[in-house]
Amino acid sequence: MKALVAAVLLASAATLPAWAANVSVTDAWARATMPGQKVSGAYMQIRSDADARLVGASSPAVPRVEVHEMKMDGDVMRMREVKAIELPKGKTVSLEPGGYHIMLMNLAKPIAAGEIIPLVLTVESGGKQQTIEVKAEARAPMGGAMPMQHNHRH
Ligand SMILES: [Cu+2]
Repeated sequence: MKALVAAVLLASAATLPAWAANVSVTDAWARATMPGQKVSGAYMQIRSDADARLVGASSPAVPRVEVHEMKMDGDVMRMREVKAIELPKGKTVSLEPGGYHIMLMNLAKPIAAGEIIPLVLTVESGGKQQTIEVKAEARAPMGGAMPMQHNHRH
């Protein structure tokens, strides 16, 4: 019985390297697009049990993915690529419309509501990097008329 418990503990410990921060991603979603629309955004809640930073993102389904921040610049909403999003220990960081987001770019085809967009986040903690796979479900834009309120400069 003791041997079995030890084996189970070993198995669960093996899923993460000892140095890795334990990062949980919840409520991941992507914005469904209109035909011809080349960009969209993905949003989620990220929580790390150690100080960490989101330093990159990619997707096997999207040609180009960037980490962005949207901010008011005077009275104009602008967004820009950011090198990293800080993930302070134990704090839930929201990627949401109007703030930080994962930018999905050069889309080859529209993203339909209900489609699952696979994302790979790169998180750095203690000078080391780990990747986290996330599945973001596409949701139809609310209201329908304005798929993105981004002021695009790409
Ligand atoms: Cu953006």
